[in-house]
Amino acid sequence: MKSYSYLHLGEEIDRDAYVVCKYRVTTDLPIEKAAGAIAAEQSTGTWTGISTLKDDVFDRYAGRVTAIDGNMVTIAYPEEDFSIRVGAIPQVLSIISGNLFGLGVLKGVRLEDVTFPKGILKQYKGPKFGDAGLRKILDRPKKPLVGTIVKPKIGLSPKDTAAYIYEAGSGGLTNSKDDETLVDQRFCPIEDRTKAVAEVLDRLQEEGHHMMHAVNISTNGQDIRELAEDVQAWGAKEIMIDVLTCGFGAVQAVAEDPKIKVPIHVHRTMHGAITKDPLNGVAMVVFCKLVRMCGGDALHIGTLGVGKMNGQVSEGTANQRACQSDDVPFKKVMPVCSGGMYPGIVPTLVREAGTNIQIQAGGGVAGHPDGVRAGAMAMCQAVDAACADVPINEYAKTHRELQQALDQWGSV
Ligand code: CAP
Ligand code: MG
Repeated sequence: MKSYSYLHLGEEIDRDAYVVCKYRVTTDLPIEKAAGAIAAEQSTGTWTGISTLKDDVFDRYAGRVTAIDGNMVTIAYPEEDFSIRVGAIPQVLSIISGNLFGLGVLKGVRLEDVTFPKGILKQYKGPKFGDAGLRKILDRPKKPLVGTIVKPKIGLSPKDTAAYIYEAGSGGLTNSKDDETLVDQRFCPIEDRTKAVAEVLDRLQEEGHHMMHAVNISTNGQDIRELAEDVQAWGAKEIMIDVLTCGFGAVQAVAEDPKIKVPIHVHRTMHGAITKDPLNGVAMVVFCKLVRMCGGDALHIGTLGVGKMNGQVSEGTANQRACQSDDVPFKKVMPVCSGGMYPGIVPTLVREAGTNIQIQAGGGVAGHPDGVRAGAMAMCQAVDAACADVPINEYAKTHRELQQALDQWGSV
């Protein structure tokens, strides 16, 4: 049986003809062998030589290990290996992050990054609105968007949810959203909630304040487009999809539905199971790129080393770049920093991430000693202080709600 080598170390490859992946590999095998095993498993090979693999198939479709740098392995997969129109992201993921995770010879493997050739990118549409579109709707050209997640996560009635949002908007917040575990429970039916929220958003609009609320439509594949159309008809100004539990195809289906004319806020619940281990899994930056291709308008990217969720500054910065870079032909995704946010964190976050972000606080708004409106005001005051480059403690001297928040939670 002819044996084939997947190693092409040092070979220049045409980035417009290959999907290029970077993997961090932990193994007891010589790294070249492990890299070859990945390229084989994910393209034309298997654990043994096979009589059915011929030169022409191998030459055309085999993955190529083009670089090994320490434990970082670069593998280029020919564009023709991918089935984009029918197959789409599920098929892409089955190549770039599929069986390889189960290979017994690998102690760990992490897909750290991916780049796609133009021929694949052009088959995607990207966001309909993107960061600029969101800013336009909200009439907020420069400062960070400031949002909340209605808390408690579950249990509020439609009326109480709407009342929370009215208070948050009256306090100056530009955004709010359902939490990821709320969809259509008995205590808060989605139709009643969406209608009640639409009413208070209209009231805020009449009072001169623009605000949007993302209604969580995460559900089964066969129902999600219809639900998106329903909530839009009930008055939703934004919709939310949990991308990892629903699938990238769900985001793409809703985003590419011509009847849907509202932005999509993309939550990433469950991502920690896949992204948290530094030696195994898939880096969030890969998911950022896929969400952008599929048409998400805003996406959770982490909180750059502050807040309650795991995540380093470098990781958040890489996610932000993937949402915003100019090297793909799509509108830019609004990066959302959420998870354990409160006013005293805002200056550090803005220093790290800049102002083209959406900052979101659930507990950091609803936990304010004077309630939701004061919590919203404190968050907005913190953002204003950061944008004006005034030290937050200084700004708080003349802004009572912010001072109360600093007294309660401190600053970093
Ligand atoms: C934040 C949040 C979000 C997390 C998810 C929560 O609430 O609603 O789901 O931000 O993390 O339930 O934790 P708090 P990530 O503001 O009360 O923490 O954005 O990293 O995916
Ligand atoms: Mg949440």
